[in-house]
Amino acid sequence: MVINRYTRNLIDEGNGKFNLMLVCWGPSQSSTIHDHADAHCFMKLLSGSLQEVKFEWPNTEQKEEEQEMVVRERTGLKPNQVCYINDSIGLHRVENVSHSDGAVSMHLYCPPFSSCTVFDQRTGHRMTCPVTFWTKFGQKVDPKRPKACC
Ligand code: CSS
Ligand code: FE2
Repeated sequence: MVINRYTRNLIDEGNGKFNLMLVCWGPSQSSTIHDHADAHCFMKLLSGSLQEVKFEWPNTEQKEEEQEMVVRERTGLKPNQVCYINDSIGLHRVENVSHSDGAVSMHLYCPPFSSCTVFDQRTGHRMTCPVTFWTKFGQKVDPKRPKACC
């Protein structure tokens, strides 16, 4: 099986108040366009180079209509830079712009959330999407297998 998705790795749950995670991006991997479920989102680039593409919220009035989403800003991130977004600022997509190198970023979501809304750039249509972890506290999460008891 080829896994072509960046991985989300939970490193701290902040007593239920926040989620701190490391996101590992393979070459050319990017997120969908998404919101942050009314949470604060801080993102710090630890290694590699990422680009953040910010979008306006699509017009929610006409649900049947298809409307290309509007790019508001593109920001290149360098290691150690921190950026912040929340739903009143807008939406974004995060992209690993390198075709050869991975990237690692640290994300703080406060409060934590287990689903967010993702958007189709061409139509502006949206759907709710659960978010899952690849690892939690260094242990691989495999939803298909019950946790081994040792
Ligand atoms: N795509 C990342 C977030 S960019 S803030 C995630 O899955 O949480
Ligand atoms: Fe995000």
